[in-house]
Amino acid sequence: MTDPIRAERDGDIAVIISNNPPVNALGAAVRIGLDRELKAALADDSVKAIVIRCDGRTFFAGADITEFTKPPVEPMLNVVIDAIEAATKPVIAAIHGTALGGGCEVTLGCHYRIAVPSAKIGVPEVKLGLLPGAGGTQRLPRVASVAAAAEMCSSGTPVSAKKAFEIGLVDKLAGEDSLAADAIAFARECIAKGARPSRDLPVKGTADDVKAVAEANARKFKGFDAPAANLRCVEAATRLPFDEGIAFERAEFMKLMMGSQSAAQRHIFFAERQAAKIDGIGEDVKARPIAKVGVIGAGTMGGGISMNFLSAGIPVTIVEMQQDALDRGTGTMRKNYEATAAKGRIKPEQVEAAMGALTPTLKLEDLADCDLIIEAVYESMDVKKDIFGKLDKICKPGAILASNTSYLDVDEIAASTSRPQDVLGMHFFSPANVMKLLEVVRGEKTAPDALLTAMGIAKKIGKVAVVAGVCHGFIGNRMLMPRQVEAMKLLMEGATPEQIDKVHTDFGMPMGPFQMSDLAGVDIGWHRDPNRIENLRDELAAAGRWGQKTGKGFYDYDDKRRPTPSAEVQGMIDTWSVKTGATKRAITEEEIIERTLYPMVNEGYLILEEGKAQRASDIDVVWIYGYGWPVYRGGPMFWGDLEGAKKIVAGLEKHGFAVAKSLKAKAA
Ligand code: 3H9
Repeated sequence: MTDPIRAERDGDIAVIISNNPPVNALGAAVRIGLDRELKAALADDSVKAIVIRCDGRTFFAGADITEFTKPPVEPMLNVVIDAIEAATKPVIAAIHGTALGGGCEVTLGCHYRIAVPSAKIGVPEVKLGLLPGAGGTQRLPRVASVAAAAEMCSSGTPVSAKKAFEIGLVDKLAGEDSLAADAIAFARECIAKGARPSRDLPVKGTADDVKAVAEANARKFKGFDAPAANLRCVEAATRLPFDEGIAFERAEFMKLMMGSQSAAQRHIFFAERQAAKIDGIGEDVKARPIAKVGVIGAGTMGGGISMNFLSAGIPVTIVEMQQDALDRGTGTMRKNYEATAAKGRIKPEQVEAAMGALTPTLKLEDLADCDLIIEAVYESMDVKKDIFGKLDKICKPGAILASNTSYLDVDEIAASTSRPQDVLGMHFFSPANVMKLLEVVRGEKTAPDALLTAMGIAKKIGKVAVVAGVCHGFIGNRMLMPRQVEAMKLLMEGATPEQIDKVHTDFGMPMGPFQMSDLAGVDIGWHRDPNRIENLRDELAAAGRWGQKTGKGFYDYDDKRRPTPSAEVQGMIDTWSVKTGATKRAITEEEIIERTLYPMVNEGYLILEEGKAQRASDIDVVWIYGYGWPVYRGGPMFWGDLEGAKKIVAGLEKHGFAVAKSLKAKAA
């Protein structure tokens, strides 16, 4: 391996440069090189100041996360940073790109910081279930402030260079294209000021500043270990001398590092990046250009899907059958954009730019010049086949024809065209302009370049995309089904909706199975014949208990949509319990987990056995980004491993489930 660290000279300034693509992670070779060149510069009397900067797209983006599970290699990052801080000559960090985590901590060890305006500086460790463990929690309150440190460490959100300058985290802004030269000039200014160790600066703020951040974010932090640990460390900086604060930080860091939450969050960091990779597609395959997108259906889904592209600057033609539906759909899109602008998240001119790039039409023929067409009409195979047959005649050669179906057979839809190689599924999750997940469904005949194009455009519109194979419900909804079925059975056997939901929300899910039904609509998939009542769901639907939208479903809702258990529903459950011949008994939390979560893990193994997902970690990504599985539990497959295959298999067999072969093999 070539040495990632080299040193250059500019008169009396030594410049230490890292070149460790892709993100200049602070791996062992980088730390060794930094240590070596720092010592050399300090030993050289002709050097008066030292600049540290990086080649490539970014300043150090953090410790090398892949090293966390390997034996440590010296010098450790904190030792390198301490050596930088202890230098008797001024050391200047020259920042571009993203100075994150350990990278930010290196800048804090330096005595001065200069950054280009586009740079971002932050400590995102909390998102990996960690804290800045190389002095960040103790130096940030001194260099910036306690308030800034508490906010940055507990949220993990980086600040812009401009903001960093305002809060004292950056001393000078460089020209966007002249960082190297500006850093040298700044270093010369710093020679007279001398070395200024961050540890000697006074802590700016009090424990109250930490408390304020904790209180303001209590809901957001619920369930996570790391935010509170970050705040405890920043608070420690307000009352402990520097070295004791560092010892406190180290102890808290090690606790997090050994815990399952950080392992889960690090797993998801890599899983998300892995999901973008398509097995069996070589470098020779090139994506097709997508300059214009067509969307069929201006309902909630079609509108949300369109907004993704419009927000990314890609023009959209949206088709509806009736003028009033078209007007309603585009009106809702405008309202959504305006609401976002009112919250200050986008500028008013961005609303106009997005809506200006939208062409509403009643004619399918207007899709002729689109490169990607996404059908988002209701779930009827006949309707979809009819639309795809028409698209086949209208669309230009090479256009990608996608269906947003959540369950239907994409191969059957593709067979209604003469170009099945251009057909695939793009399953968005509601609300489509918000939810990060996209399942890209690869049909039997989908061409590799069509798949590559769909995955590429997904990234461009900010989605986390996962490749799924054709099967009922693909990855996410397929795994949801056994959970919902079992939850209904548990009701018959004596559990209550609120009891089952509570097990799920205590687990960390945003909602349980019945809260989810009430949100999505109990009437979804209902046959709409009020006289045909074959199960509890039919009875709820026939009674107008459609969920939140009708003010009652499995729960009763008040005018603020707050749920309370319903006596009427309990009566229905009791009746159905008798009708189905179930015996009521006390149901434990353990049984609810074994019967609603273990079958999901089992289904995940079946999906892998059938090749409907590329890898277990893709399934985890689907559940984290599509259904709100708590990220600190790493997704159902990761969680299944934590529980242990043996325990899962025993639980499944106890309740009479057919266990996937591969899961059984793992347990054995
Ligand atoms: C830390 O610093 C702890 C300290 O407090 C010390 C304690 C003692 N390590 O995201 P991308 C890989 S914790 C190893 O697609 P982008 C990534 O897997 C760290 N690898 O690019 C991917 O590999 P591949 C705190 C890393 O331009 C490739 O680089 N820092 C690391 O969209 C490209 O990544 C963070 O949490 C890493 N640290 O975004 C920052 N980072 O090509 C984490 C990336 O094989 N990183 N890789 O799939 C990021 O947020 C983004 O990568 C970044 C670039 C914004 C930098």
